[in-house]
Amino acid sequence: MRVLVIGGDGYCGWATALHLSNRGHEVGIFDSLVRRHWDAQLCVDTLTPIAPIQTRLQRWKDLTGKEIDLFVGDLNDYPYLEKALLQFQPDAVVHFGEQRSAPFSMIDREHAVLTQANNVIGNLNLLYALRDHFPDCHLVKLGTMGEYGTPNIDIEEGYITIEHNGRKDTLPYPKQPGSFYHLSKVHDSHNIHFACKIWGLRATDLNQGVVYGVLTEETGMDELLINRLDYDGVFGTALNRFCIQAAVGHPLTVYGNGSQTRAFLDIRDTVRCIEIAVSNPANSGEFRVFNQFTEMFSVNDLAKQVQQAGSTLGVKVEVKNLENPRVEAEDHYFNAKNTSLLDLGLEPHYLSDSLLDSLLNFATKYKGRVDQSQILPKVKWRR
Ligand code: NAD
Ligand code: USQ
Repeated sequence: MRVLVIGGDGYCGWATALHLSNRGHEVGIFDSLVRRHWDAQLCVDTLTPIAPIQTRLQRWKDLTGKEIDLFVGDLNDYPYLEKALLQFQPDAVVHFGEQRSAPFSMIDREHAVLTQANNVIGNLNLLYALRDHFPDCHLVKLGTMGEYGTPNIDIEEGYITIEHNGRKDTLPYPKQPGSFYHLSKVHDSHNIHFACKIWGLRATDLNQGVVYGVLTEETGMDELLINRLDYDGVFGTALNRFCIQAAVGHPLTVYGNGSQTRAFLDIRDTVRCIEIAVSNPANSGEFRVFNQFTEMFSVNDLAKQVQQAGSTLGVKVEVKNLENPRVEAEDHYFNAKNTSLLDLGLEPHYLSDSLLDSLLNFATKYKGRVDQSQILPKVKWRR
C-alpha cells in the first residue's frame, strides 16, 4: 500500500514510517519539522541525538535500498497539502502530525491557541483534501486515551450503548479530557466522525495510551536512525522521564500522590498497531475507534518498577512526590477496554524488567546530554 505518514519526523511517526517501509509498503513522510523548532524555542532537546530528516532517510535507503518520499510542509498550508497528496497518491494516510504535549498546551493563551489551531485546523484540512481527491483513502488518526478522562465506569472503545427512559442507543463515549491538548483530540474525533457520516470517508481513530521505549527493530539498525526520546517537563512522558531521571540520579518526579492511572504501550506495539490498522481498513462511511494500549499502571506503579530495575543495576533510585502541577483526579477508577487490536492480531510487548534495564542502559549511554534544569515541571494548570 501507499501510506503517507504525517508527522513522520516525530517519535511515533519516525518509528512507524520505517516499520511500514520495512514491511514492504510504499511510504511517504509529510512533516513541517515544527517539533524541532518548538524544542529550540523552549531550549529543550531529545536525550538522543537525532539526525536531520534528510540524513535519516538517506541512511535508510543506503541500508535497505528502500526509498521514503519526503514532503516538508505544514498541514495548515492547504495548497501544499493538496499538492503533496496528489503527487503521492496515498491508499492510507496515518496522521501523527499534531502538537502533542499537554503541558505545552497549558503554558498560556498563545500555546493553547497554537495547539488547537495547529491540530484542529490541520486535521480539518486533511479531511477536505481527502474528500476532494481521495475519498476512498483510509485515514488512520492518532487520538488519545486521555479523550475519555477518568470516568467512574469502564471505558469502551469509542462508543457506549445506553438505555435511557426505556429507549436504547449506541452513542459516542463521553469525553472528559484534561488539557487543551487533549481537548484538541476530542474536537478532531468529532470532525472526523462527522466527515465519515456526510462524505462517506473511512477512518480509524486510535486512542493511544502513553508510549514508552525508544528502540524498534528499524530505528535500532543504525545510530543515524535513532529515535527521539524526550525527558523534559514539557514533552517528556512519565515512564521515559523516570528512566532518564534514574540514570542521572534525579529523584523520580511523581506528581501528587501518584495513584493516578493511565494506559501505556511499548513503541514496538505502536508501530505494529498502525500496521494492523492500515492492513484492515475501516469501511466506507465508518468512523472506527480502537483503544491502543496494552497495560494500565498508576504513576506509583511506574516509579516502583523503575526503582526495582535500578536496584538490579546497582543504581539507587529515589522517588519524590511533587505538588501536582496539573488538575487531575489522583484516586479514581480506571478500567479501559482494548480488545479490538488484540483481536486483529496484536501480540503485546508487556513492560518487563529487561525493557526497563535496556531503557535505563540507553539513558545512561546518553546521560551526558541531559540538562537537569529541564526536568522539573514548570507549567501549572491552575491560574
Ligand atoms: P512528536 O511531537 O514527536 O511528533 C509529531 C510530529 O508532527 C513532529 O515531527 C512535528 O513536526 C509534526 N507536526 C506537528 N504539527 C504539524 C503540522 N501542522 N504539519 C505538519 N507536521 C506537523 O509527537 P509523537 O509523540 O510522535 O506523537 C505523535 C502523535 O501521536 C500525536 O498526534 C500524539 O497526539 C499521538 N500520541 C502520542 C503519544 C505519546 O506518548 N508520544 C501517546 C498517545 C498519542
Ligand atoms: N506524571 C507524573 N510525573 C511526571 C510526568 C507525568 O506524575 O514526571 C503523571 C501526570 O500527572 C499524568 C500521567 O503521569 O497523570 C501521564 O502524564 P504524561 O506526561 O506521561 O502523559 P500525558 O500528558 O497524558 O500525554 C502523553 C502524550 C500525549 C498522549 C497521552 C496519552 O504526551 O501526546 O496523548 O500521553 S494519554 O495519557 O493516554 O492521554
